[in-house]
Amino acid sequence: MNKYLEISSEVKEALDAGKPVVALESTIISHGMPYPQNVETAFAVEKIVRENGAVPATIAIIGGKLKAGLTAEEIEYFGKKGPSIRKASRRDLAMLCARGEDGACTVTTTMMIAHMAGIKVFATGGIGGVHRGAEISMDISADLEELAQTPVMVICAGCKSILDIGLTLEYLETKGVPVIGMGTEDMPAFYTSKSGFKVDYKVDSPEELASFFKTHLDLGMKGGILVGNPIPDEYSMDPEIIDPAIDKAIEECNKLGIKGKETTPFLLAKVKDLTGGDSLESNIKLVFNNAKIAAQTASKLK
Ligand code: PSU
Ligand code: MN
Repeated sequence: MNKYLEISSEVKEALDAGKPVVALESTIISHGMPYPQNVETAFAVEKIVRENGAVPATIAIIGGKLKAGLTAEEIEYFGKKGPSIRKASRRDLAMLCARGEDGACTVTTTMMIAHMAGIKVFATGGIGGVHRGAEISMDISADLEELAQTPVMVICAGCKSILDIGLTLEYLETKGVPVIGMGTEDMPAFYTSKSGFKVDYKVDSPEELASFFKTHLDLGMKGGILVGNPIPDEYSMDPEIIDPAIDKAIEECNKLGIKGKETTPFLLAKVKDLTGGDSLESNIKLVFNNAKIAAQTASKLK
């Protein structure tokens, strides 16, 4: 095992015993939500994973160590430090380890560390993807390349329309990443259950999802799979409220000349401000829903 990896004793015992484990990311804590809701949500998500029969492994880089499984103090530390922690993508991993620094794990680095630790299922809110206007900016999230090369199942609520959802799905098709809808033919759009774009396959239960993923692994497929789990209707947002907020956030982002890894956190925070916190509530609820399905799927993955 690589010397930078530190698996918590609870997670290690579960993995050794073949018990289900669900990976959770830390950028959603430091950059995706404000304090203290970020910490409350992180604790609640871990609780939901446990209630559904699996062990949670929140993943982060602390003092140059790749951690799978955080203590409550470590989660609190991430939540309080917020965006002052470096958002760590694939390109940052070795430098943070070399310098003994902290890093908040995105979908990309959470997949990498989960795979190093032997964790197969990962729940989050939304993934990064092809940004609107990418034909000029070339802003395409490293999350898509990670899905193409690391065999971890990522359960999310789809892509936010801060992204170009159609182009994101085209990119995933090119890279051979299967996109599965949980109980739906439509790719969910994070705050709403339908994007108008089709997933590759619909499954109707965690059992079916586990059986598909097991076959994917048995075949030695090197990449991951992406699961779009729609936000429950009662928490879904009105497109007439969320769509203009997203358009306005993108307009402002372009006007301010924000680029690179700052783009996604800026857009997430702006959308939250423009919707008066309603989007944060939906965001929290959809993460809970993904954690539940992830734990149930991990439990069936034998
Ligand atoms: N999308 C969300 N919430 C998030 C993120 C994306 O709805 O918190 C975070 C995730 O950590 C994701 C990262 O992996 O942003 C993608 O950033 P970028 O677009 O810079 O690749
Ligand atoms: Mn980017």
